[in-house]
Amino acid sequence: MSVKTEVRPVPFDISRIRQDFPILAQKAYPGVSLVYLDSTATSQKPMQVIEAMDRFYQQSNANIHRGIHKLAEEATAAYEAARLKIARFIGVDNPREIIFTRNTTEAINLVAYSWGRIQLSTGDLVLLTEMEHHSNIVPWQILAQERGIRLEYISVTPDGLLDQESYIYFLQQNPKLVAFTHMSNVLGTINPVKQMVEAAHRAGALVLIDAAQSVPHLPVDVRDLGADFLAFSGHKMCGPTGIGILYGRQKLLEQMPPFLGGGDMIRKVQLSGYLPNELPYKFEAGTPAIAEAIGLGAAVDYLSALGMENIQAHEHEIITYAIERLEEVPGIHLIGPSADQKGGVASFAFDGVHPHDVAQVLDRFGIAVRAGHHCAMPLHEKFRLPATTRASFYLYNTFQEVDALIEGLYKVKSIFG
Ligand code: 7TS
Repeated sequence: MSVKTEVRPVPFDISRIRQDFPILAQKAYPGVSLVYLDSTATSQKPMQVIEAMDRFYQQSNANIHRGIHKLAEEATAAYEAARLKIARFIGVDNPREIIFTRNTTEAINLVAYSWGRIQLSTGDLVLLTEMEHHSNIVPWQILAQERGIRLEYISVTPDGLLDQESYIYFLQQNPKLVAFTHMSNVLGTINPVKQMVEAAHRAGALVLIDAAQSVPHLPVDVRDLGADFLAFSGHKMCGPTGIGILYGRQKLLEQMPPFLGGGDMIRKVQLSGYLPNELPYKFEAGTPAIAEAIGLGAAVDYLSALGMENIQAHEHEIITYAIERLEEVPGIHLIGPSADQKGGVASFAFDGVHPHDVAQVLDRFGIAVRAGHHCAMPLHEKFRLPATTRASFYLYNTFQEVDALIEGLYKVKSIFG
């Protein structure tokens, strides 16, 4: 099976791009076009990804790393080729540092369970931020309950940025690990990761970056950022669900015990004990999501062909326009920084209308947004909001879709007075 796709830069032609995503041409309801503004939750998938997975199941399906028959060899080669592509995509030379997980959540849990349980003990500080998704809070809270480690949170300013003074203050308390999001899934804030990693390293801390919202939307070079661990999900970057990545420095991964035990993660098993496999297999117990890994490889090809700089530039134009238009609507209160400091996410409160009602009315017009706390309850508490409505944009969204959102919001306003 050929897995090598030539990656060529192509001009950013939005109507051409939309043809790659069959779901976008669907009607939400009879006669009502779909306007998908929920890519922060999960992105849509291009045909190139769907077909790569289809091809695998039709032509090469077999379990990996075990058979010596032709199909098993093809499947293994395709799975490992996907790992290599993903490594290159985030600037990593060594594919042993790329662990397939189910998603960002599992990748962060892997670090908390495996690294955290060995390296942290009572009183050790793990520094998080108030803008984290629950998946970068709860694993550490579980560990805190179990091991008595201390958690502190870098505060968020009223305009939705990380308070760098608060960061410096906590760094003086010698955290063992600093774990923070590259881009907020609610505020859209893009944090100054490189500078924050350097400061953490100077303070002697390791750094885990939650890149769930950055890898899909901007060029991310792990080596340049200097991260020790970095986690992201395939399904938010045009890939399938059920596959995610943990990047970890080889030296750290080698020191860590396995996360899950079972097949594939061992070199030898006797009744008296086991010897773990080498990296990255030590962390990939059991039959992995083979087709999904191959699908993620195809997604990486797709994004690379468009060019991450082009995707970022397109989303910047869209969010700049969206903010400008949202600010025109009476009663809308956006949270988060200005367009220059954020990605394509607009979360807002609407005077007198509950976010669920906003989302429900918009849905009648085919506009898919998310309402709720977006798995960031502490952040909403900080802004004294139980919930927000969130419109999020990706490479396939258009200015016309922003207009449709605004029109929809005026309809919400007329319904709820
Ligand atoms: N971190 C961030 C910053 C996220 O936005 C998300 C998912 C996760 C971690 C967890 O990713 P998962 O693939 O493991 O679930 N964010 C959202 C969202 O904003 N709406 O739905 C999922």
